[in-house]
Amino acid sequence: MKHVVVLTGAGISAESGLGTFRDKGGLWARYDPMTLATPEAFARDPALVQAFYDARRRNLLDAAPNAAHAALVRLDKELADRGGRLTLVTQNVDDLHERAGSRSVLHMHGELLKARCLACRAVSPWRADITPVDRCPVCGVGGLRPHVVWFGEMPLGMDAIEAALADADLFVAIGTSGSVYPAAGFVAAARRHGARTCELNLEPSDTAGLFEERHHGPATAVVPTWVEATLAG
Ligand code: BJW
Repeated sequence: MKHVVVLTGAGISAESGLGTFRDKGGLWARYDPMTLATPEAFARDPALVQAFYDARRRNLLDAAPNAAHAALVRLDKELADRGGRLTLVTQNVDDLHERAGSRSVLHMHGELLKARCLACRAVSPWRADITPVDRCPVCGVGGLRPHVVWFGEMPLGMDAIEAALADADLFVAIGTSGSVYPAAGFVAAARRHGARTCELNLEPSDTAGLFEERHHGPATAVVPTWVEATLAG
C-alpha cells in the first residue's frame, strides 16, 4: 500500500466527548446551523456565533484523543517505515489528531484553536474566548472570528486534497455522515482515480453504497482493528 488517504469527521472524536452534528442529540439537532455556521449568521449576530464557538473551544480544551486517533498515528508511522505515506484530511475543527501525535493534518473546515482577523485575514493561535475588544495579534487593527469554514465558504486546502485523491491507492472515510460537500464527494473522486475505498463508521453513512469495504461500530473499536488488519495484510 503506497498512499493511503484518510478523511475523518466528527464521529472519530465522539468518544472523546466532542459532539457530532447530525446524530440524535447532535449539535445540528439542537441548534439551527443557519443561525450559527454561516457568514450571514455571523454578520447578523456575532455575539451568538462567538458564544457557540467559545463553548465548544472550552469543551475541546478539556477533551483528550482516543484510541482511534492513536491508531492513525501508528498507521502513519508504519506506512512511512515501509516507504508509503498517509494523507490525513479532517473535517474536524478539533486538534485531537495533533495531540495524539499526527504530524501533518489537513483541516479542511478550519481549526477551533485559531482565530482569523476580519481586516488582514491573518490566522493566529487562539485558546481563549473571542471578545469584541480582542484585536488581531498581527495587524493590531481588526476584530477576530473563529478560523472555521461555514456553509457557503470555500473549504481549505482543496488543491492539496484533490492531488492526494488523484494519487491515492486507498481512500478511507472515518466517522463522517457523508452529507456535507465537497467532502462527501471524495469517495467518488478517489474511485474515479482508481483507489480502493473503505468506510469506518458507527452506522452506514449517506454515501455507504459507494464504498467497496465497510466496517460499522464505534471508532475506538473499529479503527484500531482495521489498522491492525491493514498493516498485517
Ligand atoms: C461515529 C461515532 C463513533 C458517531 N464512532 N462513528 C446542495 C447540494 C450539494 C452541496 C450543497 C447544497 N447546498 C449547499 C451545498 C454546499 C454545502 C453543503 O454540503 N451542504 C449540505 C448540508 C447539503 N457545503 C458548503 O457550503 C461547503 N463549501 C462549499 O461547498 O464551497 C463551495 C465549493 C465548491 C467546489 C469545491 C469546493 C467548494 C462548506 C461546508 C462547511 C461545513 N461546516 C461545518 C461547520 C464547521 C465549523 C464547526 O465545527 O462548527 O463543518 S458543518 C459540520 O458538518 C462541520 C463538519 O465538519 C461537517 C461534516 O459533519 P461530519 O463530520 O460528517 O459529522 P456528522 O455529525 O454529520 O456525522 C458524524 C458521523 O459519525 C455519523 O455518521 C455517525 O453515525 C458517526 N458516529 N459516533 C464512529 N463513536
